[in-house]
Amino acid sequence: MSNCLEGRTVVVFGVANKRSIAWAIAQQMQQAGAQLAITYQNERLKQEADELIAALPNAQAFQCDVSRDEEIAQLFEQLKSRYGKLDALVHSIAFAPAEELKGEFAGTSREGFRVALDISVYSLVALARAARPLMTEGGSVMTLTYYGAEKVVPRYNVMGVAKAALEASVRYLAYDLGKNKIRVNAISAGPIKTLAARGISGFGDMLGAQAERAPLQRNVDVKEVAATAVFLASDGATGITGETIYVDCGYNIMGF
Ligand code: NAD
Ligand code: 0WE
Repeated sequence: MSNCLEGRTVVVFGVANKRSIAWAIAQQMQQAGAQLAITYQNERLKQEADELIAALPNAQAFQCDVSRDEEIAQLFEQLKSRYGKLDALVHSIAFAPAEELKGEFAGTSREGFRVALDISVYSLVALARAARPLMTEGGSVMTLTYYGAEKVVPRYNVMGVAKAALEASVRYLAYDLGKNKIRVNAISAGPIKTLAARGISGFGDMLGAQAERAPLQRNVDVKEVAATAVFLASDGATGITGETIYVDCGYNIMGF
């Protein structure tokens, strides 16, 4: 592993357990030389997250529920006093109430829609804004998205609409933060068996269909997603902003 992130500070949001995409990203960022602030959502996830994070060199754990403005403000005050500046931010958070990921999109409730877009999309806007004054030497903000943003994936429902809004938010943020030399991008990952995916009925079939149709004839490995995150945080990517980069073994290019 190269030292392409030596001397940089990265904050990662969305570690729930060892299967989380955010955890794979945090580990590879650390291997690339970064010092890490890793956040988890709440008291319920604290013990598992704390144990993982304590075992990673140069990493410190923080709690932040992104639905609460005061927790975001408090976190960034802690980050400012602990690190002074930030170089990259990884947003690996999504949530829709479980009942919205069943049945028809047409049945989406007002509250389910609100919650899905608040947690999965608005949080990126709030976190990017809070990170901006700490990214004094420019920076890299990234989020995780999914193909259901642009094509219908049955039962992904309101999350597909949220991911479409997330990808558009990436472009608008890239425009605004470009003047501060802050780049904003999305990684569109193929399906990966994480906690957020495990409860989904038919997820196993999706993995199979994806591997069958993708040019690379297999599913993506979480390490490949993490390697792309390291790249986006590195000087190799200084010309890339506002993009959605697919890490899906090529699945999205196929028409049939
Ligand atoms: P995960 O369950 O490990 O991660 C989701 C995270 O969101 C959890 O850590 C959870 O604590 C956090 N979260 C939810 N509500 C929160 C809140 N209010 N405040 C703070 N954190 C909150 O699952 P994952 O698959 O690693 O998902 C990470 C990201 O990757 C999500 O954006 C997801 O949409 C995206 N993604 C996943 C896949 C996949 O197949 N697993 C594919 C493409 C994109
Ligand atoms: O973004 C996701 C999943 C995000 C997610 C998962 C859950 C499960 C538990 C958001 N909210 C919740 N709420 C819960 O209560 N993915 C890309 C993985 C995923 O989820 C699907 C998929 C795929 C792929 C749901 C239906 C169909 C396909």
